[in-house]
Amino acid sequence: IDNKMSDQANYEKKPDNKKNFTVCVEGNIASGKTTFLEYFKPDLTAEVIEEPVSKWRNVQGHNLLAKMYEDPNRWSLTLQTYVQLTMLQSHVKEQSKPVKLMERSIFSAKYCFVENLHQSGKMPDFEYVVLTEWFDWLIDYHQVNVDLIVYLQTSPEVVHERIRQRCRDEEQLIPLEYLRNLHELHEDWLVKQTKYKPKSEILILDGDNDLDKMLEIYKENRKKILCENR
Ligand code: DCP
Repeated sequence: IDNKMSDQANYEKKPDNKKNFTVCVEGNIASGKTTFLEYFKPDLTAEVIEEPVSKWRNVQGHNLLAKMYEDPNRWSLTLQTYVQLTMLQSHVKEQSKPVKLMERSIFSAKYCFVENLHQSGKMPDFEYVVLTEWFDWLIDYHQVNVDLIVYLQTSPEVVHERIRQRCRDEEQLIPLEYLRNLHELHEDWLVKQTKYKPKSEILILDGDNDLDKMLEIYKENRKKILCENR
């Protein structure tokens, strides 16, 4: 408790721009986002906000995530509407610590997942437009802001294998093609930046590495991620 209190006192001395720093970790399905957050969880400066997947799997007893994979044409809009709401709730949640570390963001939901469903013909234009108008209004009204995006860049083949190994029931239906499309959309958004121009700073890390190497990389980049040099 003593340590916590002295840390707290230290933050209060820092200028305001060192507070309220928001970091989102992004990357394909099974790129290692959860491990990334686990690594930073013990840090007293960071508040970790995990993705609300458990909510998406239990909406009054209904597993919306599973429904979307089973019948995307019917259930994509329902799931993505709910994802958009739960992500927004994470963005607007008041920060208890100087750094907020989030798993994904309302942006990847829209620019990668919704975009993919639309482009692959699983979401009709009019549903896409409804979600887009909500999205544009919400991020503007709530001034949703991300300071740093940590992009765990992976190859689709590697994450496909990881998905097979981790055996989440819903995800066994995911074909390699789906992961390739999601990969390209992450690359378009965060690397090529042709369609969307991220306002955040972007840190790209090689997420294909094994766990030990990833932990080493996180250690090397710790200061940057927790905004300690600013
Ligand atoms: N998902 C979705 N639409 C979104 C966000 C996620 O359909 N807007 C789905 C894809 C996955 C599940 O939700 O089946 C969780 O995906 P993530 O990639 O966000 O989380 P992981 O648990 O796969 O991350 P990691 O393995 O990198 O920790």
